[in-house]
Amino acid sequence: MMKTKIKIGIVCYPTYGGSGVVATELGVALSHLNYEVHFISYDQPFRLDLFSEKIYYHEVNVPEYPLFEYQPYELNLTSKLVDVALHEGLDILHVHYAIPHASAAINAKAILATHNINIPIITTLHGTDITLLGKDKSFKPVIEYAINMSDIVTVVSEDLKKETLEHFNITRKIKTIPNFIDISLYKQKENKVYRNNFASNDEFILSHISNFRKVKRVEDVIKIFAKVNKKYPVRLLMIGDGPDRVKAEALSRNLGLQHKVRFLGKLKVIEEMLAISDIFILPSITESFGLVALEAMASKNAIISTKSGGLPEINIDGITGYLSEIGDIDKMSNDIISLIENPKKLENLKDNALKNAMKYDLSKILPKYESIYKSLYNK
Ligand code: GMT
Repeated sequence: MMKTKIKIGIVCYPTYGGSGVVATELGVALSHLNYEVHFISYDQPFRLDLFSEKIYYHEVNVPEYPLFEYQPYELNLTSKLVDVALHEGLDILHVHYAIPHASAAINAKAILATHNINIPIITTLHGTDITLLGKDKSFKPVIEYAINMSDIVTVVSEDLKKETLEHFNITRKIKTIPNFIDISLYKQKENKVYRNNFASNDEFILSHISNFRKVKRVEDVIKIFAKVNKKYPVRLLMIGDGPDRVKAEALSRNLGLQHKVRFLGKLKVIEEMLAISDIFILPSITESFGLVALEAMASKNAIISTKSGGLPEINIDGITGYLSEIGDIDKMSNDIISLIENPKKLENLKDNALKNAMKYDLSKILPKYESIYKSLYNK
């Protein structure tokens, strides 16, 4: 017999990044159904900004012991998982990211077994845990073990599945569940007043959102913009923050573009901003999925991206935008110029982008996670 509520623990990174967004929005959506959701993280997930009687947040504290040169965060997390599972009566743990979340969850599962509690673990791999960390040999045994010991493993794209199987000796079946968006939250009509604050009527708006890590190649965004700007009146909105922001700001100043490029920082709400943007640029070295491109598509942006990782699975070349090799600034800027010169084509790509984004609506993807939870719960 199904009890009234399934209690699920969700472990994620709270920082500005796709895995935290997916985990948070999944948890919030589940709380609207028959689930009680317990977020477990070292800080409040950045998109978790609502109050609900079915959502709990448990913070993992890491006390500083001078005894340790390195504080053992993973052990604090493991203890917290055991504590929450025991005292809140969790039925399932869903962890996002292999290191340290999946490996802490596997340890917690072993500890809980000594209390005669069997808690199933779902591990969702998001990308850099495999594509960057996974290639570091020092992490490989832990990642491989954590994946193989999980009850269910999901990945966010076919490309990530391929990468995982190529780099690790995986004995588990891996299921692909793509990232999702709640299409009802996105605006496809721009707010004119808002737009006028950033650009005049004859200027196209280009945009980029990321955590400005090396993998995002944010300087390429500026270089692409500079080439387009030489031919047509355009503006660029840069959203997010991170290690390469300083370099990108310096480059835009050196190119004399500081009045045309706006660095807006880590905006929590990106829907209004994306609604005034025409073309979204994502020149990453790799993206297992590229959730932010999907968010831009949901706001009717054409996408200029690289063809790396899972990006070709969502940005369909010539249909929703264009794909290029990593670092091919000439092609990316020429693709944008061709769209500015052919507004009909641009409109067509924007319409297709929205149609494609609809395939990834929450209503279509949530049931895939739910069927996993139910299968584990009923075991
Ligand atoms: O891209 C980042 O730097 C953040 C990273 C994360 O771990 O949050 O994003 C990864 O997971 C997202 C959600 O599944 C994917 O949409 C991103 O493509 C992926 N990033 C990379 O693969 C670089």
